[in-house]
Amino acid sequence: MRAILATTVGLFAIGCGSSDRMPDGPTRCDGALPAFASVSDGALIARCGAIEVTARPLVDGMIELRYAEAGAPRRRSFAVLAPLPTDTAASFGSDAGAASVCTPALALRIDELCRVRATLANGTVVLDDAQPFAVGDRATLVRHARPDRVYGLGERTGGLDKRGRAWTFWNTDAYNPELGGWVPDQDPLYQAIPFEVRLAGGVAHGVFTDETRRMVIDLGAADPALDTIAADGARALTQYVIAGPRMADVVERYTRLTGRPALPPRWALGFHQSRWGYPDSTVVEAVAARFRSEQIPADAIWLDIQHQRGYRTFTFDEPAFSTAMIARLAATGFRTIAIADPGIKVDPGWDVYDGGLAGDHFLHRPDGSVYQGTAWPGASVFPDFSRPETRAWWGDHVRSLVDRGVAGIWLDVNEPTTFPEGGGGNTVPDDLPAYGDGEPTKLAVLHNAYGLLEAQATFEALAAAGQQPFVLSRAGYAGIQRYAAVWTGDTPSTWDGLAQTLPMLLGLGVSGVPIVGSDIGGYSGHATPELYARWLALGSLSAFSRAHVTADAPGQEPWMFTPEVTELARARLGDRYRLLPYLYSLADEAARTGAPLLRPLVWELPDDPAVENLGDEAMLGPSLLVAPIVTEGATGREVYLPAGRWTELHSGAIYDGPATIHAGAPLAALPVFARAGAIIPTTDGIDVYPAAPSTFTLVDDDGARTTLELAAEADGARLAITRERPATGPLVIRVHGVDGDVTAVDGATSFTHDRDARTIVATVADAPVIALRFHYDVAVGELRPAVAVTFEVRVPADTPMTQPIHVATSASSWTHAPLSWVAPGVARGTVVLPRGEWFDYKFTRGDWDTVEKLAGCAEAGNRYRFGAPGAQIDTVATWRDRCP
Ligand code: MIG
Repeated sequence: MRAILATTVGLFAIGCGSSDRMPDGPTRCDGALPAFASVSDGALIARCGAIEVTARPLVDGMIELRYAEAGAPRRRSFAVLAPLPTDTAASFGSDAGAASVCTPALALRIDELCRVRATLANGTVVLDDAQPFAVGDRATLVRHARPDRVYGLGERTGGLDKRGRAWTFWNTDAYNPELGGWVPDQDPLYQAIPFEVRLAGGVAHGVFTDETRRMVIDLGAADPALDTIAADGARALTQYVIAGPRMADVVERYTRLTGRPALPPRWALGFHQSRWGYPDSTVVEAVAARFRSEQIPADAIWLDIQHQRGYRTFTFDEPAFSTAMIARLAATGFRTIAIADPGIKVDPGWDVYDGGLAGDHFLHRPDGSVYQGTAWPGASVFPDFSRPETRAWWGDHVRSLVDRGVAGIWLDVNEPTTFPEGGGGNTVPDDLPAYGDGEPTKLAVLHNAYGLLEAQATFEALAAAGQQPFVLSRAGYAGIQRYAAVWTGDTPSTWDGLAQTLPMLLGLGVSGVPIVGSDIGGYSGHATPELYARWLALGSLSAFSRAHVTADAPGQEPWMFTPEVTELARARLGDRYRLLPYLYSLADEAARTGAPLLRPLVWELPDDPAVENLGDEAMLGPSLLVAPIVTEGATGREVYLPAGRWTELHSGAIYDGPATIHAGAPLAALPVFARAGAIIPTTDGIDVYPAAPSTFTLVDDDGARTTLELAAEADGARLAITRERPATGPLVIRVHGVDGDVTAVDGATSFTHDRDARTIVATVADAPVIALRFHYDVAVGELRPAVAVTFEVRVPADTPMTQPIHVATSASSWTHAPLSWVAPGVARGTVVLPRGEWFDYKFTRGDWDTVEKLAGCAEAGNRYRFGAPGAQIDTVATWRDRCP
């Protein structure tokens, strides 16, 4: 036994085991093991009457903690794929009469009542049992609440910090018919992910409670001094205590345990269009064609249950929906995703039903008869996905969809939902027996894992068919991320629904599910143009980006609102597609480490108390801060920028944080800021914002990696590029924040200094190793110098050229500034405007009498634009001076 913490414990180890609450401070392991404890097979076991607690240190930085009624059988985990090796370097001993186990990152002690107190190396208490583990109708753990923040716990309403509520783990089709979706503070929703990340003093740790039964985790709702975990019918509870110190470290360890997503196909990161109720192939193909003619980028079209024959999963209602459609869509670059519901229609003579019955693939009632519930097809049977043969059978049918050309599978209503109208509840009954992968169980245990196992069957079938799988699942349990992306289900098309979406996506991300999205426009539909536009802006930066809507509402394609919305959809999605190299690299990071693409600011900046519960901003990867607008009628919003330098992405306006700024927010606005040190690969070059040394790994479609290493120098910056496989063409590198003179760029074939954009644009011949050294005066002038914007306006050909066209802007108190004629009907001129701010403008011919008017003689509305470099090109259709 070794006393690893012996040097730090002396000052703190003044507690005594008899007090109700063990004192803070590190755990020591230097005494002899007490009589109620033993060490076996690398684990500490404490026995206290009928209760037994086992603490097994795992490599590295995790402890598996199992509380059990003596003799309670160990059940295989649905979440943990393969048990991790035991940490053989751990030491065991005692601390103030309690049995203890110590590792460099974590330690814990178990007192003679089998109460556990776990600590980090710095002495921070992670968990502190107030009462011994108790088993009755439910298994219960009662702990002293800690002064820490709690994040994660899966798919949840509310803010980022989950304290103050009791959260239920029971996958639920959360649909309120009046609202057309879940209500804003609804709990539970579709996913059960009992994993939390806590933050105390900037240091993170995690706790994962690996239990699929209906469970409640109460974080101080019943009693602010206590956290309680209660799992119905359980006789044991297994938890994993997970060390940090960063949130990223905790999630990396948690996903080592529960798995990470495979790198998705690149198209999965594009834009997806869905609706429930496309009536036939013709309409679907017209939607796809419209994306192309509108020049709005999109990669996938989704088929909801309307494409099935009478809601029979795995069928196509031909000829209305034909396989030929899929090939034609593919020819225009669209992938087709098909929905697959778990409820299989009771339909003797139909091969899917008959084969499932013959193979005994459906859940049974306790009396052995096949269970029937009601779902979309009417009387339905439900596969027992906890049976390998059933997963294979399901997989064969998934394969039939692949053979039709389907590129991905959408798993819906897999809580699983049944319709109460059919006489049952809203899910299959708890007492149904299930195979349990050889450990017979029942639905009370399987329920929360049902969607996970269905996703496993689906993912494995797609992989076996040679696809890079893409699966979307509504329900899930811890580990769902290894098989599926997740969407937030039926979000109502309300401002509350939109405002709730970002913290919900962030919470899922912290919970180890990195590829998540929401129904853009909201599910219930009839989104106003404003709501849709704001939702699309958020969705354009979500990892999974899909517009969807319910059956009895108008479609939510980007052109279904107003011309302005169509235009800004083109812009927002254009920006997303420009960022795809960055997004794809982040998806690769997720595959390697579990890190979410969209993450809370606290993930990146745990030492800033101002961001601890900030859920209305997010980091997209390490480098971009995004502040979507989620309130109705907003003309602006506050944006908190943490310490350091932030550069607004489009204008080059610089802000030094910490600062709360007011960002103007007309409908086209989406405030995005690059962090100091940012390295952002895009489709047309790599943007860098030199600061303290930073690195980023760019991953190409074929998996080839490029390492980018950036650092500011006293007289410029350097960028080292190491490529696994050089590309064919030259690279474009843009160095931002350059106001001073540029003297040279070593390693580039050519460069320009765009003073207006404050950017060096360098062209570089591609090579396996590139060393770039930018020499420039690093002094930044004004943080937000005025920007000269060129206006070019087309006016009616008969506009007399005797008077110049003028532009009047809100930025210059609406004075009229003359443009010059460059040709009949075309005027051009430069106007100096504030950088990084929105302004309104109008065209006139010198005074307000001649302002642009519409057909009915009403004055045309304000045009608006952002103070960023680049030309502003407009058309005036008519003047109508002689209006009454
Ligand atoms: O009972 O398939 O959340 O996205 O459009 C509704 C129809 C079933 C719920 C999903 C939604 C989907 C709808 N489904």
